[in-house]
Amino acid sequence: MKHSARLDGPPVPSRSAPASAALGVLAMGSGVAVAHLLAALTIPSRSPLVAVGAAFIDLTPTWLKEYAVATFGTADKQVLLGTIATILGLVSAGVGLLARAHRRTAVGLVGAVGLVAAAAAVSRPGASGADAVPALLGAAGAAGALALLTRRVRHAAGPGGTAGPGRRSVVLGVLGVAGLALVAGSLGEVVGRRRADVSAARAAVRLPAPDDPAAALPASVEVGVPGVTPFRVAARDFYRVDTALTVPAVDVTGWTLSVGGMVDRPYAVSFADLLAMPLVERDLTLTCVSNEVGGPYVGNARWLGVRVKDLLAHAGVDPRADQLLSRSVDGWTASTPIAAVTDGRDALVAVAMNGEPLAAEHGFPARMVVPGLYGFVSATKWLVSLEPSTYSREQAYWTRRGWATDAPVRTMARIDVPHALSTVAAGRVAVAGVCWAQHRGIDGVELQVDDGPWRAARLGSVPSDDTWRQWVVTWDATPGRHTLRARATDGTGRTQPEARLTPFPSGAQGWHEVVVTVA
Ligand SMILES: Nc1nc2c(c(=O)[nH]1)N[C@H]1C(S)=C(S)[C@@H](COP(=O)(O)O)O[C@H]1N2
Ligand SMILES: [Mo]
Repeated sequence: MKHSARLDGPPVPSRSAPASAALGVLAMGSGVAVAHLLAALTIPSRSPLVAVGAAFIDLTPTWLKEYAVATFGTADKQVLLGTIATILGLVSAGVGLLARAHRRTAVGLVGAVGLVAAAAAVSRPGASGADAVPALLGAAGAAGALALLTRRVRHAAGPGGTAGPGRRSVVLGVLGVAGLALVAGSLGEVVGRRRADVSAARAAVRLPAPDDPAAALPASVEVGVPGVTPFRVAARDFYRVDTALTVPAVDVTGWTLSVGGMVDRPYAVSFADLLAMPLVERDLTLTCVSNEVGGPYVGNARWLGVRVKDLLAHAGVDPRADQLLSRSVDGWTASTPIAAVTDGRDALVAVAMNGEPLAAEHGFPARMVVPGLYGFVSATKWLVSLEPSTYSREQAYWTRRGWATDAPVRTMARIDVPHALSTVAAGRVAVAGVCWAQHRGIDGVELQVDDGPWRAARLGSVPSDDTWRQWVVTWDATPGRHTLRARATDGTGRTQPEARLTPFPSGAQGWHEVVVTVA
């Protein structure tokens, strides 16, 4: 093809396809780097890849999201960013190839990519027109780099251009663009990371002593079996589930929690105001509705916070309100039945977890925790507002995506040890785990080996019905392959049903089973 073109037309750039594609990737990469730096200097979460990813997450149909969570678990965010980067890389290579013969179209394509990224940034909750600037300037940079590089290559390939000067100008162009991209990209990364770091702000928080402290935990909360999940989970080991592609970095000095919506007297409190309110300390277990039977998305911690009820009482709630809509700084919302935050249970706006200010990943500076409900209808992190409302007027993030509106945690027993598919020595084996039915409490756990009789477990102590509970059964293991099966009975006397339900739309159900080999 190249040869025939050379026969009957004007001189055609003799660039190889891979080199052209590489130029496209380089030009686009420099644009992304410029946009990344500009975003880092203004709002780090508006960096184009992140903004496109965040918009993608919000547009993703529920089935695809379920698939991603089931397949990639908590690596789903990395997979998404990687996928977007790969697609962008392919488009960039295409731009480079296109630029050989259709420079205008190629530049137009760069502009289109910039517009998509700009639209994604502007569509983020709380964004303004200014959020489009990094992507638009980045696209302008990419278009400029593409024009510059293709022009130089064309000159170098033209009559007499194959000689030294043409070649050198191409090499200098490539090095210049690459150098600029590297500097802008790394600077953007450093600045962005620094601005997103809330560790200094966290360290400066002085937590007051609780007005209503939690009672000391008896040692018997632990059944004393190695490998069983500890009663209290450290923040760094606590599961993390949210839609945030980058962890929101909330500036606590400018932060307020506003209480509005269907209330008589809307108001807002600063973080200092919040800490000055009566503080309650409680051990509470949080569970994600996406947790599969036997899954890891559950944890227990000691929370310090202000009762949601107290915060609402100051505002005076309209009796017609049936839901509490809570909103995060990134626009995510949860709707909690208003009854669940006013019926006397320890529903908190928490400011601390296990004696320390909340970790950035877990909602610094403040989040909700409501015993008995799945996190998606109760546990808003990076909380900025509480609004009594009605289900008919406004729907929360996951409700709009088909998940249940009313989502009490299902009773569940999980086997932690022995691990599934492990081999244990014959003789006395401790089979142990955790079980939960927050706010109803756990009355008992039973274990069945193969088709044998159900045997009652010994339960760890608990401070209240709002936490999970450890359990253990000593099993006289005989050689061979065995299936271990656990089920819990909650405080209302209801044993968890065997019938399997998927997490969508109101939480997984079924008995956790593991198969082990006894040697
Ligand atoms: N802002 C915000 N808060 C959120 C979410 C979210 O996506 N965004 N996810 C909720 C869900 S689904 C769960 S299960 C809990 C998990 O809290 P953790 O990450 O601290 O364990 O946070 C809840 N709070
Ligand atoms: Mo969740």
